[in-house]
Amino acid sequence: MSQEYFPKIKPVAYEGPKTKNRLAFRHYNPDEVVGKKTMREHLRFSLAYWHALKGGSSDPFGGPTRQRPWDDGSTSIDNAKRVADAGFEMMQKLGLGFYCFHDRDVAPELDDLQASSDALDAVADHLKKLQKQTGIKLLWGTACLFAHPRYVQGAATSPNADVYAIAAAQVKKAMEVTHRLNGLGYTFWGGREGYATLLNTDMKREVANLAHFLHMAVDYKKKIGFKGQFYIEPKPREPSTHQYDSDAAACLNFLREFGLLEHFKLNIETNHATLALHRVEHELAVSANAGALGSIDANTGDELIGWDTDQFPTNVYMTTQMMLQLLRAGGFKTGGLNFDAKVRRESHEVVDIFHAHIGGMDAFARGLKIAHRIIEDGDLDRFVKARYATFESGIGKTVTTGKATFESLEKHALKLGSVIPASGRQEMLENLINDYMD
Ligand code: XLS
Ligand code: NI
Ligand code: NI
Repeated sequence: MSQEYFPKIKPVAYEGPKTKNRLAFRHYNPDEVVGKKTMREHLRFSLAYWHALKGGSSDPFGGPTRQRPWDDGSTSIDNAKRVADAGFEMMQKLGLGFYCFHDRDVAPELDDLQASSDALDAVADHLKKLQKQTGIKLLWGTACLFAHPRYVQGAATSPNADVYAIAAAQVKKAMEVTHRLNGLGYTFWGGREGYATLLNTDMKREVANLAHFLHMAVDYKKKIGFKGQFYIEPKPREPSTHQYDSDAAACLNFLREFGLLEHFKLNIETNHATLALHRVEHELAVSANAGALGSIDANTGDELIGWDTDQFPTNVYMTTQMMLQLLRAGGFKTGGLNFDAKVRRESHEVVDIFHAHIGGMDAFARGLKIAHRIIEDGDLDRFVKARYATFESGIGKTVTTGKATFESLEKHALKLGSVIPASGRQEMLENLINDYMD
């Protein structure tokens, strides 16, 4: 890294809650131990290359507003390397240990497949060097199978076999590069794997084709010896009207149906959960219950807007709920908290990207500490345990152990008078959680 891209910004340090410095951490203290691990080990923060470094901030009514001094918008390899240099400086200054990319974020899409793959290789060599210099790791790679016009009707679910083949070739290459960069994972997000109308769609064929595609990916992974974790990232819609991987439960069902479950975990994104009308903690719990909680795309939506606004997460109540699920699931193995989030169109200065990440990191640090205390104190867990106590002895135990039958339950039920279950005490529990939110 020859040039400095953010000369005015010093490496962001932990200064504690009382500091007046807005470019400091108030809560994220990477070496502080929470439970058995440091905050750095728990949280595994990652930069999303596409939002932090690339892309305009255009909306349907206007063009980009951002200053991106490191990106001249050209398709040259030199430009791609400059973007990478700026990205690694940004990660170092923020203390982010990981990053994620799409193939077309790090290198340009050129006129033909071979030229695009060669460009990707050239930039990957540079990324490898930067990783070595800084110790920053690739959390996951992915292929952009949604931006190019050829993918307008899907990639692995396209009605056109030639498009399907190009998508396969693109994923093959992106996996090779992820492997070369020692990526800890590889993500499949099917933005256009879905449909707009059933009138023109053979859903059964499309879903089967998607399963074939993923089986080929599993085979190729073995072939090249890539040990990283495969993830599927659910989202119900946008850009497709109906996306096949609509939520965690739908993904798990699809993976089970096609014999893929052992090869995949889920990458849960907050705003995708809310688009599916779930709280993010629901999606995390569904994944964890299936042993498939892999990674998190950390962002948040806007309550008043019905699309994927990809805002930075600042709500400590929400991060607390997320950390409760993550801690209960035993924490991350290969995954991390990837800030799949972008600054608002109005926040067009470079320093805004720093404020955004600092806020997100502090919000998760607080969520982690609070969730840890809630679990340590144990009042919440004790309440939940007691709520199900009837399943730990007597007739309930026969249900839990699978020994009950309809006949045995009927025999028991006939002996009972009226039964009133205990209160769920939701309000009391909400008050209890609020006691921790200081
Ligand atoms: C879009 C998705 C995307 C994936 C990676 O909504 O979140 O950014 O994380 O393709
Ligand atoms: Ni995402
Ligand atoms: Ni998203």
